[in-house]
Amino acid sequence: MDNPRYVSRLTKNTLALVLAGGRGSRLFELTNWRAKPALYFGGKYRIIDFPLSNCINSGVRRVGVLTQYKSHSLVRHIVRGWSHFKKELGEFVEILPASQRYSDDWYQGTADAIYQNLDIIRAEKPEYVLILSGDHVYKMDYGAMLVRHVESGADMSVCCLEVPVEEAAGAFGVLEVDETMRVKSFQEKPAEPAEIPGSPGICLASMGNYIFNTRMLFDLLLEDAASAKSSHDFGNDIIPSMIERAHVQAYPFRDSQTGGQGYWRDVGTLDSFWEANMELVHATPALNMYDPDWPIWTYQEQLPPAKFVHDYDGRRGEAIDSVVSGGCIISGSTVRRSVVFSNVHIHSHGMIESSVILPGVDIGRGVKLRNVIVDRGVRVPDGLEVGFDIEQDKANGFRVSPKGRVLITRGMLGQPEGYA
Ligand code: ADQ
Ligand code: ADP
Repeated sequence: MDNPRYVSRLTKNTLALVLAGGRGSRLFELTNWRAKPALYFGGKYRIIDFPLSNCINSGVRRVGVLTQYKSHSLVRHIVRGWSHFKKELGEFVEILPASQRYSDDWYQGTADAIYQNLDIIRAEKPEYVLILSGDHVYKMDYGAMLVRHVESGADMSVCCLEVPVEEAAGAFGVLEVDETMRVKSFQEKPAEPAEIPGSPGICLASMGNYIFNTRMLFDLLLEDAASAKSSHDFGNDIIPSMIERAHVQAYPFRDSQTGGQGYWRDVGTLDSFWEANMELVHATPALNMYDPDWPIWTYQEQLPPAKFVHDYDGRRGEAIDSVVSGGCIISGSTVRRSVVFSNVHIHSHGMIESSVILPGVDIGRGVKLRNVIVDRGVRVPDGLEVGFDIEQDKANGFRVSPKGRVLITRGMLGQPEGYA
């Protein structure tokens, strides 16, 4: 590139709007009280930390987060962890709840959510608007996507991945492209996705991340808002309507080091949430959270270090092949292949295997857990055994996933839920 300031000029000229208002209904009780972007991940993060860290690390430092559904803990997290940027330096992470400036309604769909913030875009005057989903775990340099967007001369770019057809069917937007990666067709969640020519069983799926030239975005959203038949959604309405009359470019998401397909997880089900957390206990997981070149920022409570102690009977407290966060005390119990979030206390004579334990959980004496997800703040009673007899777990009122992972929440144990 001739001009070394090129990428920073593009990232500076970009406003990121993160869609963080969706329901995430396939996570059941885990999203009963929090939006999916507020869901915990990786021992000390929430999902929203990934797209927000990507923005900051990419140099896209004007960021709005569009919230709606069950947004309290998400808003609290953003206020505590992401509010220290300086507007004077052209940097901010701002919460944009539906606030009825353009209509009397809440956000009706993803396109309506952006439409209801046109005044913010107008005031910021960015050349490009980067629209991101707040629902996914991945590390991505949006600067590289902006460069490709500008070099291709596109009006809009869609970030995409190669995905097996059976995974994409009914779940993702699917693209067909020409040899220059210009999009020739887009179908939202087709039952039978079009395969990539020469790659049987594989299709090109949208990650739900888009770059728009601002002028084009305005025109499309004003047109969409006036349409009575539209569901006001990017995947259903806006993108299919632009293919014929605009230049839509596909941007394949690649790992910047290996050049292979990038790491991206849609932790949209109990099984995928459990699996994506479990990947992190391996020595070299695909998601490197220890990379100083791409830090993942979050709200950090001041906590004492994790500690591992013998109990009064002399049993060791230990964790092997596990991630254990600050404030934890493991006393006389063994933890294997598990992700243990902040402030978890595990009392003696227990065995925790292949489990995800969210913050503030207290695990009583003699508890045995295998393949379990324990929601924040649960007090697991002494002697409880979960994950060994699925029928018994169901009878006890726990939620069992299709692959046999068991979710325990406060509500299921008759403990008071809510902000504590
Ligand atoms: P979905 O993820 O199914 O498909 P959607 O439920 O609209 O689409 O959610 C997209 C993002 O917008 C999520 O981050 C969600 O939290 C947020 N969101 C949803 N409704 C919102 C609202 N009313 N206000 C604010 N935010 C809202 C999309 C694309 C597909 C693509 C997949 C990839 O439509 O084409 O393949 O993402 O996951
Ligand atoms: P997180 O663990 O994501 O921080 P919280 O447990 O704090 O989430 O809950 C998020 C929001 O849902 C809070 O506003 C909380 O008060 C509310 N909430 C949770 N459980 C209940 C409940 N049973 N009844 C009413 N509100 C609840």
